[in-house]
Amino acid sequence: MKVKSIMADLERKHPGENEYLQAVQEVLESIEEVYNLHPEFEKAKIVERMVEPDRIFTFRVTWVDDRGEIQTNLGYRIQFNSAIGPYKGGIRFHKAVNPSMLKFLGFEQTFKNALTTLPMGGAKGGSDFDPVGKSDGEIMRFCQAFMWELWNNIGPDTDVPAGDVGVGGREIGYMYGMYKKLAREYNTGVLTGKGMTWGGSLIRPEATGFGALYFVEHMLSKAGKSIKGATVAISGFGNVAWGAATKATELGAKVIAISGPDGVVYNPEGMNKEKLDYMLTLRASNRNIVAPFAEKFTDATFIPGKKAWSIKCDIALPCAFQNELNGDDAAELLAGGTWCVAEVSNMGCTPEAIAAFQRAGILFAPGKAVNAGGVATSGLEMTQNAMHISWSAAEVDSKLHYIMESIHAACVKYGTQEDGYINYVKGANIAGFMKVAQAMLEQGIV
Ligand code: 2IT
Repeated sequence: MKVKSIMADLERKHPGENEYLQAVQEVLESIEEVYNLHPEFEKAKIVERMVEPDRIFTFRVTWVDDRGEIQTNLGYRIQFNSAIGPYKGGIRFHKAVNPSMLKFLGFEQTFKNALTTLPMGGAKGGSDFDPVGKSDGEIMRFCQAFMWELWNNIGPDTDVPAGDVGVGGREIGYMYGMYKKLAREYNTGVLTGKGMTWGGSLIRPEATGFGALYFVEHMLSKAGKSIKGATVAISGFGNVAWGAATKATELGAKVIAISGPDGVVYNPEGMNKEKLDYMLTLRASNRNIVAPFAEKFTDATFIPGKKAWSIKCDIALPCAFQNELNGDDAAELLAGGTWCVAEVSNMGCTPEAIAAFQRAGILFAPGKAVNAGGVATSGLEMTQNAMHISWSAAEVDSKLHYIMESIHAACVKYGTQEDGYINYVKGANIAGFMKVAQAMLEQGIV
């Protein structure tokens, strides 16, 4: 494989789709060496086929706002790869959503899902609908209009959407209600992240953050370190940030920063139950600001316009958006003595930031390994739905533990360098790629 020529071809076909090209480039660079040991992959043009989504649905979503005005947004579902199972991945509602963002996410999802040990292909969807400042009624009407277009292309054995940025339990509920009405299908397995009384799985709301911390625990123990007493900076304050902050606190770390688009809250005393609960209230308010946290808890300070990475910490956990931690942020963290960075958001760090962490020899792990506990628990929700049962929280949590341990082991297996440094980026990319590539090879030219 020639990474350069494949990338040049992709850039020609998809000019300006920067996030998508960035995600593909990172994977191709990591797998090149292993790929070249497999002439059968080259012959079947596995990489050329894998970098393009199987299909993309693009649709208009028209709805009526509270003032009675008609609004039109764009909706998408990208079914990226079905080599190892039905399409699976979240739906993102954010004003910046476009095909490049969803293609990067669908591509990453394919490898992430392969790492979970469960049979799920990769997909992603979303809309440029901006939930900030919308009323509950507006959110409901938008979700219904979105599903009106999407319902015919999804199904429990076809494509199973879930939440992502801007889509949580409430939005999944509204979409599921409309799906049933249109499809006259009452199989709960068509969406995951459902409410607990209608097919949802215990631990799914916590799973992305909890799984991330289980992964971090394995990373630290492999390096002879402990999370107890460590200071942790977290970006964001949504569902994923909440799960990560909750588990980090439970494990004895001090979460000293959370952040929003408006700035960072410095929280030197760490979290407690009341503060963690308030993160959920903040998220549910739909205002997308973190400043009120420091008004409510006077031991915390709000610093406007600053990122979480301006706070000196041992462990940095990006939990918000892609490319939220850049080269300058990485330099600031390293200068402050940060010794572990784990991406909980998808592609949270820029390539410059990752290179800086790896050059410095600190612990770094990529989103597709660290945050895979979310989709893995979605997979467990699908299993429970298919079996028409529900497992206890302890049972789901123990399966999540096992999955995160296997993902960590796969990263170590494929990512350990000759000098002993574990390149988790390489490890995760190779482990995910090998599984998908083998499945594609065995299924012929389709
Ligand atoms: O990025 C992700 O893995 C998710 N948003 C969760 C996807 C899922 O299907 O649970």
